[in-house]
Amino acid sequence: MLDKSPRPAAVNVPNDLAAHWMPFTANRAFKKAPRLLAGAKDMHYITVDGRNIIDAASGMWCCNAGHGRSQISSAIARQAEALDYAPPFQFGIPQAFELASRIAELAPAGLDHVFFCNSGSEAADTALKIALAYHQIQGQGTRTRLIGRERGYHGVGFGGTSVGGIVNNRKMFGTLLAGVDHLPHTYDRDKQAFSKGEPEYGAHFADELERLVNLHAASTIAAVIVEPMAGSTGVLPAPKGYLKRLREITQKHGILLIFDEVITGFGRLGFAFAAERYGVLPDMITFAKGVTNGAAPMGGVIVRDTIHDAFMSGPEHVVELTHGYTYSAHPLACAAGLATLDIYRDEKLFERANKLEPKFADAVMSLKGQPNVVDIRTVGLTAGIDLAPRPDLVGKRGFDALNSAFHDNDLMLRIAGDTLALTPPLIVSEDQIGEIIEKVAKVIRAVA
Ligand code: PXG
Repeated sequence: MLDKSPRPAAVNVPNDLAAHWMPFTANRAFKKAPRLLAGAKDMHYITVDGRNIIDAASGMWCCNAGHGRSQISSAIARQAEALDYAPPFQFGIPQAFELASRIAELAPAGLDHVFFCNSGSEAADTALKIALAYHQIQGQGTRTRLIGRERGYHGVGFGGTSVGGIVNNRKMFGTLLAGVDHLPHTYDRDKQAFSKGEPEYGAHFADELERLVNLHAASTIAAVIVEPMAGSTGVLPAPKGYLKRLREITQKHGILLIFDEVITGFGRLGFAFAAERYGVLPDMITFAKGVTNGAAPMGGVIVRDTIHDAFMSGPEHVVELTHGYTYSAHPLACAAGLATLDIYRDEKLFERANKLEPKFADAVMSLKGQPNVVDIRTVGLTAGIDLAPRPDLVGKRGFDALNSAFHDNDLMLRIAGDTLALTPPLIVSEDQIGEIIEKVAKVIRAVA
């Protein structure tokens, strides 16, 4: 009998892109010239029309071990068969405890407890809530102010948006949280241009915290949250000595220090966490992205023992922290996380990033002198390349570069306004670094 049931198209590309309102995307431009992906393996994405695109962005700072790692996908598949979902409130799965222990082991000593959530945004909001709750149970409930930093990014929840410092991410959303203030950002092009690694100039920007303490009183400030390297705003490495000074000032005033390591965690700066690179012990570290190599949504907060332990009092049947998510420590994410950490360990990918850093920095700096390049910054396996904006059309040169890279040069990079961000998987070879830089040079010339 003739089978008249509908058959899938040979290549399953939708012809109507209207329904999906895409996040952080120029929707109308995208839908006129879509950048559609169908597959990924190692250092490459494969487009729906079968082109191999070299990934200089680790997806979106996620896929530190490269793409299509079968160890991770088969762990997810096995887990889905064995246990699809388990309630994370009042019940647990062994994998969640194992993953928490493995993450705590990678974190600096003293940061020994992990609270899971599903994204970097949730991690930031969770850390801020833990800070507020901690001070309250310590009898210091007046400590309610949260301090972020200009040009900081901590996701899109109300907490993260409030402490964040990227004006375009804030301006549409009203007054946000009350009682938030911001440190100045640490970038000064005149003094820092074309720095490799941490710029010499800028530790004093941390002293601005003293000014905020003088303005608000330490007794009203709960926490300071900063990225050790600001990523989304265009790669701003911390100046030498800045984070140490921030730690000294926060400690002096009883203010908690939160490092948002959603990008810098899991090897990006050549160490498990940037806290280790800088020899600074924060009170909390947020993570996401690389914890599962991007293969399943997961985020979390690593918490100092003293903070965690402060909650462990009162009657034992009572919930100690009234916070959590339906998908906290989801079985598939835990399976992905464990397999990912195995790969990072077995392939020594953090050390690999560390060793590659000088070669990567030299390669990126060779772009100095290309048209419109006004600054280049590098740290770990990350670089920001500032292009001069087109007159009266800020962000257009960057956007054109994204398109030129994808459509004409088989390259994926990230943009932040007119800054190109390179952040390849930690498996990148020296030849592939060369290939990426050649392609970036072509892109920069194409948008000149
Ligand atoms: N904190 C930091 C430091 C981040 O970089 C988040 C929190 C939020 O994570 P979620 O998982 O909620 O998105 C991030 C996210 C870019 C780019 O192009 C960076 C991020 C997200 C999207 C784009 O640099 N980082």
